[in-house]
Amino acid sequence: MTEIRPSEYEEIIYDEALVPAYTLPDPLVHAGERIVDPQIWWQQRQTILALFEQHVYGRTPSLPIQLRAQPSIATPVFGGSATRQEIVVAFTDRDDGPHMTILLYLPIQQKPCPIFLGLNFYGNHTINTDPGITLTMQWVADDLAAGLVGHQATEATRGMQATRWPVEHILERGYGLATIYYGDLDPDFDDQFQNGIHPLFYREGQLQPDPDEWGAIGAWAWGLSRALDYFAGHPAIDHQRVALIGHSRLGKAALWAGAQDQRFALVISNNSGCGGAALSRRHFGETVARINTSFPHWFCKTFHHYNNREDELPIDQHMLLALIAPRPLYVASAAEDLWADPRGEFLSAKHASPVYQLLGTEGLATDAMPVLAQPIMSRIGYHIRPGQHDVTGYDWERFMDFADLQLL
Ligand code: GTR
Repeated sequence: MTEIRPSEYEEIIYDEALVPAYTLPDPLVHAGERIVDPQIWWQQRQTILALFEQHVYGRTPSLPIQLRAQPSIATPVFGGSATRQEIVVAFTDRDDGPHMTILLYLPIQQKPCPIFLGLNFYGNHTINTDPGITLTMQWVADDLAAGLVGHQATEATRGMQATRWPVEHILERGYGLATIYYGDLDPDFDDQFQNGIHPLFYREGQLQPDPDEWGAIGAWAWGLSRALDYFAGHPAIDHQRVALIGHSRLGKAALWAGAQDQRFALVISNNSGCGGAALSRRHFGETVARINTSFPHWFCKTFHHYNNREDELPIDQHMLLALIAPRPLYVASAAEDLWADPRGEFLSAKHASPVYQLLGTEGLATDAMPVLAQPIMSRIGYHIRPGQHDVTGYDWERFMDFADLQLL
């Protein structure tokens, strides 16, 4: 995806010495009192979750939706060691209404297996060259280098994101993989929420979400939870061991889904940056003002109030990570990805740690940011690898090592 670079009117900070002084809100303080009883955390969690709903991502409507799942036959792939299945999940009783297609690979094995679940950027067919994957019919972002014009997927883009999804290797390590094209839930452009799933939830006469109602990230996160609803009835999936993974904007969505929905067993944020794992108050790399200007549809309208006023936020992103406690959480950064503020991602994990510790787990087992490619594998895991904004083989190896430790 194209990165929006700083414009003249706003100076972007890439120098640690220029980070402003800031004070983070403490997730373990409620009405001036320090929380020392783990039981009380669960009330505090509700308070913090509500603050993220109101001020950052917007409220997810609670109206129940009747899912209609139409699974394809599970077809043997990769020399018969695994199966591929596509499940079309419709959100209304109309076949031409909004729906998502889950692409599911499962290793052949006796027991229900743990899986990784993540959204993808350009359509399910881009994660592998497997010709059996259905080409998406949804709007896709143009990408001249990939030959994508006119917002339509092409045969030539099969496998274009394959380096980010080592499907066969994931299966070899005993995990399944499920992925969904994020545009199935809400195409990623600002259309005032006319397409995608938002209109399904409008009140009579409502034309777009209220200022404290969900934006695009909320919709993407919602889709992840609906996939989990479906997995609960799938005999070959261990739905109590579903690990969420997301890169960049989809890492923001994975964190928000994992924060809201405690059924997710493990959450991985890869280079999620501003509005994801990175602390907003550091104002380093992409800022709240920048992200709300480039992507006015991602967060709720209320979040725009905090453009250049991060200090007024009642929360910061370490509190989003704390909402995942005590479940295992992995935060991954890349050294050259300064736009996403690697240090801010690390510090966020560190400042979420006291909540993990209150709940009797180790939290993040270091105070100091590790050097490159030295993963920390405590209950909150962390690594920073050399290189750019991307998901690499190195990242996946660490995610699977972490899942082996925390889920198996
Ligand atoms: C950038 C955006 C980031 C990140 C990234 C991506 O343009 O500024 O917040 O989400 O896109 O999703 O690749």
